[in-house]
Amino acid sequence: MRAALDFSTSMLATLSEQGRGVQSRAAGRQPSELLELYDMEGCPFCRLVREALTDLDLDAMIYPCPKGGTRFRPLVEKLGGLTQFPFLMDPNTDEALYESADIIAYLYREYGSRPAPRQWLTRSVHTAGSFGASALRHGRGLRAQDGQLPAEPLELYSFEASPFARPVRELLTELELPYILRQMGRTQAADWLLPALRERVAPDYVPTQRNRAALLARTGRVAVPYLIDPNTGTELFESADILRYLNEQYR
Ligand SMILES: N[C@@H](CCC(=O)N[C@@H](CS)C(=O)NCC(=O)O)C(=O)O
Repeated sequence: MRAALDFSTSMLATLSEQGRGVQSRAAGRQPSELLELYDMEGCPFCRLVREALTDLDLDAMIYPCPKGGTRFRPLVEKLGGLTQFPFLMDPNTDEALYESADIIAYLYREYGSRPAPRQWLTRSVHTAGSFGASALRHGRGLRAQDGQLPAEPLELYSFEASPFARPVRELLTELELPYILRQMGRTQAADWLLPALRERVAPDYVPTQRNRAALLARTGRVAVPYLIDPNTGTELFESADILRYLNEQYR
């Protein structure tokens, strides 16, 4: 019952994103070093930035900064002077930015080779949609809980609007677990089929998006979310199994 309610509000949050954060059109170029985003999963402004990362097919190192968190929050004030999120650091250019609209404009300018879509730049119904998504999740992914810091960051294959990946990112935020966000945005019609159905109706599925192709080569499957924990050698599909694992291992 709780799982069904959780999925329903996550699905409604996805609808509230109005189609953003699902598809990818590859960036003009990939950064050689990972972008670093100081973020809270439940923050509506951070969500707009993560939607743009999916659209641009840019991976990022996520440093979760939930309210009450002590791991990465102080670093943001030290690096940029404010405790405000999102905060982007680009080690490739040494750019450090606050303000979601400025970050999004920077990402399209630096990596997109195309202008930022208007919906991310205007304070409008789209920002309201992102607030709606946060409200639907009742404060999940916003407040710190006690968790252990792993030696190595985890790795999550995800796309922003996935209703299954969202609860995993929320828990990663709450436990302040740093993770490499690997984009899995959709680039072709077959990407839209749920994995179990696709395995039956399109057994010859060949993903064109780079992380989908890498995941297929690694595991023989393409499904979101997928977690890699280099600290324990654990690799998992299925959001419920990933949540259980994170709670047992790090809470
Ligand atoms: N105009 C800023 C607004 C950012 C903002 O208000 N972020 C909130 C989180 S949703 C924040 O940093 N709050 C301070 C805190 O959490 O300590 C933007 O678009 O990035």
